[in-house]
Amino acid sequence: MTRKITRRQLLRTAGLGAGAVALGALPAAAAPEAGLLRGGGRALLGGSAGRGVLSLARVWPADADQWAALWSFDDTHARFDDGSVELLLWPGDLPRLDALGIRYRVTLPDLLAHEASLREAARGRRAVAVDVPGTGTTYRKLDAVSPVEALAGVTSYYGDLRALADAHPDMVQLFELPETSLEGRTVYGIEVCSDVAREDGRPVFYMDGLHHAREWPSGEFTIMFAYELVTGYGKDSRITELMDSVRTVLVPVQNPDGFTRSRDALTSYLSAHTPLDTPLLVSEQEYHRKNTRSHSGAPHPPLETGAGIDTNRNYGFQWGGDGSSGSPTSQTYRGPEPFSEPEARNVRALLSRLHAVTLNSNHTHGRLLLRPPGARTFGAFPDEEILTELGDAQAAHNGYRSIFSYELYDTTGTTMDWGYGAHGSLAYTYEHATSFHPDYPGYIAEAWTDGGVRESFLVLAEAAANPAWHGVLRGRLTDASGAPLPGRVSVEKTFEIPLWKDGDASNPAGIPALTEEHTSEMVTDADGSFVFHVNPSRRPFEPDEGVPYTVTVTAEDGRSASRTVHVGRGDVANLGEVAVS
Ligand code: 0X9
Ligand code: ZN
Repeated sequence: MTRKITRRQLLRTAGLGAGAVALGALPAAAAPEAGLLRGGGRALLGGSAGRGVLSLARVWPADADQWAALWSFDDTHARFDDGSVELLLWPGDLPRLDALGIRYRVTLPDLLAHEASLREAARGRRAVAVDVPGTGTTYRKLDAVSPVEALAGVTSYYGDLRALADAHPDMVQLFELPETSLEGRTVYGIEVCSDVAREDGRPVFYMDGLHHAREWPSGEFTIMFAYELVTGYGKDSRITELMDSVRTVLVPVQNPDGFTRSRDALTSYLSAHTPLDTPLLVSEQEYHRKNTRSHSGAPHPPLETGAGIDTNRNYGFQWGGDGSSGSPTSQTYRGPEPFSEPEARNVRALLSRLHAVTLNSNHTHGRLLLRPPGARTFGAFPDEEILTELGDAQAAHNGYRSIFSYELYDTTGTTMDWGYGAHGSLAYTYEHATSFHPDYPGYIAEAWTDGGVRESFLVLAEAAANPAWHGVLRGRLTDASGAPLPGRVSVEKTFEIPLWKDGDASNPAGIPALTEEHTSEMVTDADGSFVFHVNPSRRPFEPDEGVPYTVTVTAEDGRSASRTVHVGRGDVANLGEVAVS
């Protein structure tokens, strides 16, 4: 059973106070763009005789078994006409490919050295800074920045979220997710809309970033959307309308431990936080993907290759299936049970209070716009036409390839499939860019503007308000004589989510189906009337009409009344006068 907390409790204004974690000061010798190796990684990795060097390879799987074996490798999403695919090879992967008999060719022996040389080559031709809201000189860090970094224009997610909320209290509300990360970091989100403190029933757009530690642009674009909204409000009619009609909820850093390991890899190395004789070298940390859960029982943060659980395989919809691995050191390790990780539980708790009509989880890379279902075996989803139409409408602006996500490869346990499968949200995964964290000045601002990322986000956010794509509950709270009363409205639903092939041999541990409890609340107008924009009450795979919503109205004096109601996508359910007693 999930712990019951109200949406308000969840979205309480958070006092950030001091940084959750004290990060090491950047030594004066370090480059301001910490985390980016300059002039070739070799020197920094000197003496390590190739340990920690990451490579790219093309592989030619020959049959279904070899394709399935690729789930446990690190796929870069590059696809070639001859049927080969590209993998990011970690230490130990080459012998694994050999053992599996999969044909391969190493195409880039040292990825980091290559990226460093590209950055060096780009240095002379960097564009002058473009004035794009929320951009800076380099990728944000998680929290505290040292004075040296601050001078170089480095900012942090948590500092910037707090500053946004402080500067725009009428439009931005900062909140803490219910659980801290494994290493004890707080996870923050913001809600952005006009008159943000008003607890009304506007439709919701939810977006997050940085499930995957190394995918730095995914957090940048998430927070940049907040800047776009607050900067445009009252000036740009499109943004003004969006802010008035949709509540946008953003969690830029879902996995703060993993992100810190990746973003601070070079800083930690130079400040000798990491013993120099550790096999965990800069490249392995900078390209870390998962959270940082130890598989060896080491204390946090673990100095361990292969640490972590893929938080984008840990969600509960069809958890445990195709495209996820049961092997702890795999890049796609799903964890021992669904929602074993606080990072995924946080998103579960948040979404269970939101009724997010549209949802996007940002990732890198591949310039892809992925829509459910995550695994081929699910077949067509009931809302396939809407999901395709809306996916294509977004991709028309950023030029990404708009596909069913299983067309890239199978996955189960992702945020996107949870959003659609457990909530009926129109849910997407964006794969931005053509590498995990391209050189900031050469990529972020341009991708946002000319590259159309901003426009595509606007399309998805606005789609939340499309009356054809969600349900509406309306009515009026009154007393027994029909006189209007102000109060609260809650919409609740309890139902079961099956796991992958529940009950058969693929679930030998007998992990039970998940019980989901969704409760969302709003406050009526002064005359007792309410309009609550919600997701369809019938979840995608529920039989018949599905489990209905229980709508409870509660007057300020505590008297209440309940109704059960089915509402479909595009429906308006008018409850009329709901008299409390
Ligand atoms: O594997 C993932 O979690 C995502 N790619 S990433 O390289 N950013 O890790 C893709 C998830 C989307 N779902 C499917 N492709 N089925
Ligand atoms: Zn990712």
